[in-house]
Amino acid sequence: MHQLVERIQEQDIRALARAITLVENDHEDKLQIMQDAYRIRKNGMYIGLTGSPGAGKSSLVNRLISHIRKEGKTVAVIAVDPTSPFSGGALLGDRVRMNEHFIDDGVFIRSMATRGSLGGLARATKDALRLCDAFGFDVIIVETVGVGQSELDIMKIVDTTALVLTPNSGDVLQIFKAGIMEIADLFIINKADLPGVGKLRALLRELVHITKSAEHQTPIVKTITTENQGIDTLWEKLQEHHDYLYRTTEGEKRREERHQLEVLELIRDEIWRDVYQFVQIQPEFNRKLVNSDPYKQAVDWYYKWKKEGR
Ligand SMILES: Nc1nc2c(ncn2[C@@H]2O[C@H](COP(=O)(O)OP(=O)(O)OP(=O)(O)O)[C@@H](O)[C@H]2O)c(=O)[nH]1
Ligand SMILES: [Mg+2]
Repeated sequence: MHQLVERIQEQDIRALARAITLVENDHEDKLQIMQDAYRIRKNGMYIGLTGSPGAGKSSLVNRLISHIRKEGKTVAVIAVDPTSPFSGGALLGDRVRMNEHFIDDGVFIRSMATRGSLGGLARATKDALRLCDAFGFDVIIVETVGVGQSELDIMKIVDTTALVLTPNSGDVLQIFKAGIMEIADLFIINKADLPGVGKLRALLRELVHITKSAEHQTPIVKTITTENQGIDTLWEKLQEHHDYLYRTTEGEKRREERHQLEVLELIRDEIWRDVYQFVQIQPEFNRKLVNSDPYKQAVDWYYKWKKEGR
């Protein structure tokens, strides 16, 4: 077993942090670490919290942590740092908002800021979640700004995806178009202290009707994080959904569906890494790139790599 995973098994928090950094940086030990970590997984509860910038995801996470800790359960949070330069303040804000939890041993908070990683942000985030699971956290939460493919991709690994919306923000249709509605297992109307809650709820019901089968009604939970309202109901509903997944075959079905895709994704990343490393060291690759046919170049380099690079 990889030495870092051995230390993770002994609940060495610094080893966990180090392992996440290695997978973020696509370290050559990555697959070994992940294989070993997978072997000691604990099947904790994976929750995804997504929603537009400023919807109140971090505030919710903060309240959830307090609530879950009261039950004696441990919590890991992976906050995905959005690539948008506009959200530059998000990290600092989260630190301030979740500050009280930083000294708690039963809480681990980590921000992912993977730019330019070969495997991509979604991949690194999924690996980080699994590493937290191997460590033994009971609940593992990932917070993402739900707009892009990367976020959709991250949500493939969680058991329960909660979509955070706010009244009158007008982002529902945007989110609907992005396909996030379909993957939401639970809707949170946060900032329920603001006007427009009824209207948003009605719109959600309508959209759910269009996108989802009738068998499973997607719960809608109202929260006001600033007043710590609705958090108990939210936690109840999250647990209910988790129980539902494990009571029925639904959870297994989901995991099976995603398993094949994940294997293919991992193979793709390995090949991509090889190709990338191969072309980077070819002096010709760095010359005369402009004004030449990129399609032809791609084909040429691909076959060159297949012949010489492997
Ligand atoms: N009125 C009201 N304001 C809230 C509520 N919850 C959060 N806020 C405020 O909304 C702002 C954004 O909250 P965050 O928790 O940082 O939102 P976020 O979704 O994590 O934001 P990003 O990570 O930047 O996408 C903060 O100023 C919060 O104080 C609420 O229930 N009611
Ligand atoms: Mg946040």
